[in-house]
Amino acid sequence: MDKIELRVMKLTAGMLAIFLLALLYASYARNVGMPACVPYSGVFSKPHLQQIDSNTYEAFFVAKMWSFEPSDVYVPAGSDVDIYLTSSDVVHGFNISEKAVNLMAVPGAINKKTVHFEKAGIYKIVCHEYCGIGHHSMEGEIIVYDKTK
Ligand SMILES: [Cu+2]
Repeated sequence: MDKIELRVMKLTAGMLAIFLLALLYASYARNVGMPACVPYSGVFSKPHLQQIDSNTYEAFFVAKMWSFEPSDVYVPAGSDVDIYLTSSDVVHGFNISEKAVNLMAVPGAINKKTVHFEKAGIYKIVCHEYCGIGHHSMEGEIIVYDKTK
């Protein structure tokens, strides 16, 4: 075996090991997981926020050209929010970069992701899948307020 060939094989194996470690780090240390895919039901397509218990909420988002419904959601700091997402027209994206949330809004399907909001602040939601002429203005907010103030 050629020396250069052996070097390339070692480099490739090293890169694969780095990718695997990065994947394990994201999965365990950063808690970045795959979103759950929930069977479609008409119940999920009605946009609203509902409180389940003292610090758990369910947010049912519908993406459509070119907005999210509801566009603003208010939850107290320390809340767990189950985000359910669907689309009423074309495929959209749903990204909250501060929380590593990256979902696709697909017509006829529901995607679910549970997110914990510990700190108060405004968490921007943006569409990251080109969906037409108004794509650049498609955004929403999850406003996390401090209950003690
Ligand atoms: Cu878009």
